[in-house]
Amino acid sequence: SLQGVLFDLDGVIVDTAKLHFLAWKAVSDENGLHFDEEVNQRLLGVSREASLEIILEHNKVSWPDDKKKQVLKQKNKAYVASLDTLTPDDVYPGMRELLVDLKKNSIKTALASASKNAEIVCLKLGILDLFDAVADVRKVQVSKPEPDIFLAAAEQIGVWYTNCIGVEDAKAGITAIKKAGMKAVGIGTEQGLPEADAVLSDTRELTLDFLQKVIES
Ligand code: B16
Ligand code: MG
Repeated sequence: SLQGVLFDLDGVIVDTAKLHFLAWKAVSDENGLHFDEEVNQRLLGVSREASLEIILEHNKVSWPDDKKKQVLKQKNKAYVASLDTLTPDDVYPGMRELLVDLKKNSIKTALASASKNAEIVCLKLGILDLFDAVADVRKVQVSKPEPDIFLAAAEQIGVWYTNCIGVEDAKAGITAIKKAGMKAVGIGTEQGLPEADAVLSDTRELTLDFLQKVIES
């Protein structure tokens, strides 16, 4: 039975991808790197460090570690500053209602995001207190598509993995959920997320009723 729901953040609860894009774009321009929407697509659900590697590879350049460190700091500073523009209105349609509904029904919720800024994002959105736990990506050894962050999230809410559903928008995230042995709901398209147990294009359709059906399927 459904006892826990584990949520990705960017692309599931809020569109922070556009803010990540602007921050990477500013940093790329400043450092003479090419960066566009197409490259940004490859950064969805990917850690900050791995994102920079993708951008450098795309530009066919390699940088020493200290330069990478400095630019990662620069990017995060720009990103965190841009979070000031976030308001509760930026929560995707139906998601706050779902979190409230899950709480009412004593179903535990946790965030399983690759972002080190997940808490501050949820704070700005006014939904942080609707989660029972936020899995700490800093304590996770390997990132998605490995299952570790979802297993950590399930452990933090004390729910056995077979009673959990993971919700993700990125292919690597769906793979991570399936590797954790959990049911996976994708936000996106069936073609983009073929491994998911169910796919929705609109977060308004992600209801407690729907999740109950997925866990029973
Ligand atoms: P930060 P998610 C991911 O969020 C984003 O999709 C990805 O673009 C970003 O690089 C990553 O978080 C790390 O974010 O720089 O804030 O630590 O989809 O896993 O919620
Ligand atoms: Mg995501």
